[in-house]
Amino acid sequence: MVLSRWVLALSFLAYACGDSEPQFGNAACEAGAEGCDCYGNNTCDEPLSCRSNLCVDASDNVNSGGGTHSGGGTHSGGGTHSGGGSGGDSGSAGGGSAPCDPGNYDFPGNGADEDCSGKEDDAAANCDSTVTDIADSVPLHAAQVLGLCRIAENGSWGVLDASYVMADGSDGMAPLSHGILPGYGILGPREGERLLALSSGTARRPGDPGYLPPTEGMMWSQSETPPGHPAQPTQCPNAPVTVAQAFDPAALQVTLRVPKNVWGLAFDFDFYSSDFADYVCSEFNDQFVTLMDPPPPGHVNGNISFDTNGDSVSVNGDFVDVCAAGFYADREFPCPQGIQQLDGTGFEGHSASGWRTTATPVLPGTEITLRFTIWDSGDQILDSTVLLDNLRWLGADAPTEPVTARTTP
Ligand SMILES: [Ca+2]
Ligand SMILES: [Ca+2]
Ligand SMILES: [Ca+2]
Ligand SMILES: [Ca+2]
Repeated sequence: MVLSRWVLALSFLAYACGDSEPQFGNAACEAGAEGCDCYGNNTCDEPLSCRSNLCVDASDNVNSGGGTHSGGGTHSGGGTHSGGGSGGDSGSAGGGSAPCDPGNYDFPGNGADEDCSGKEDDAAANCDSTVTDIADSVPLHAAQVLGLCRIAENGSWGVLDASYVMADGSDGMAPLSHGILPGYGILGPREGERLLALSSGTARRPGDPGYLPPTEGMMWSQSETPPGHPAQPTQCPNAPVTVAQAFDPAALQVTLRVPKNVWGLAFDFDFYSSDFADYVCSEFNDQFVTLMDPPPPGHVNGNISFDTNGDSVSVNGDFVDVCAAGFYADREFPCPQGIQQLDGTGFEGHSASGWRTTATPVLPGTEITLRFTIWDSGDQILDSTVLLDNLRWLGADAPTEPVTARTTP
């Protein structure tokens, strides 16, 4: 490698590591990069970080770097380094700032026009204020409520398909098990003006038409569970694991084409369950999972929303933050967020996870399907509800493994 790394850092350039298609694992890394183990373990030398077939300045976004610094002679710097003996590869790979592309997402807030629209930071956002009916049954509207404002047209990135389905992807979900809500208890949406609720009972608040208390929500729908579910909860080694039957399943499934400059996505969820506290570590182990197809490498059952033990989200896992502290089924629940978030939800006396954020890697330009699904385990009563919102694209800051953490306020 001819160029010193400080030159690269000063230039704020993105260098292609080779001509291979983006892929998980160890893609070939060539021009402009040294020791770049693409998407494997981020072994680009500092200050570069590796992002599949690009090595990027770790201090900046793949795209924002070029745009932000395009004015101040950075381009002439680019000319200098291409003449510095590295030959044609470097010139074609770097060539100055990261070029804009109509297939890109225009990340907000970075002052760069990644999608060549002629205007920076102009991607559609906050497009859910028009979805005003709690009982709205158009799945594309639910995608909009999550924050997915763009429909894929003529090969562009965006939403290709959306549907309300059951846990196994088949039709037959109860209409009352989805709801478009302006808030839930004391919580507002995480994005725009609405959030999506999915429930193994009614996705409604007390007082809403059709509401049933979560102790009574029998919806009379049933499907298979997704492959690999249910599994033995790590923290409940003696809990009976029921047969693969999902009672009152609810799911939103969306198929997306990923923008060319996107390396991950994230969304926020909040899981409420009336299984808490009486049925902790029982067979009544209602679950929330997010299935991604194709799955990230190494995640064969496709669930990208899992707790610190790799278990799906339930009261048997360790995502129980909103509750009354105590010992239940010989497990200690410190309940760091108290009980206030249960007020007005119908889950008073039970539990919630509090907002959590799942982030996962995705590959640019590919198509992925996400199925957000919740179901009753063991029987139809004692429901659980999940709130979903704020689905957004990630750039160079995307994780290399799916991870779920407490949402940053
Ligand atoms: Ca733009
Ligand atoms: Ca931008
Ligand atoms: Ca929203
Ligand atoms: Ca139910």
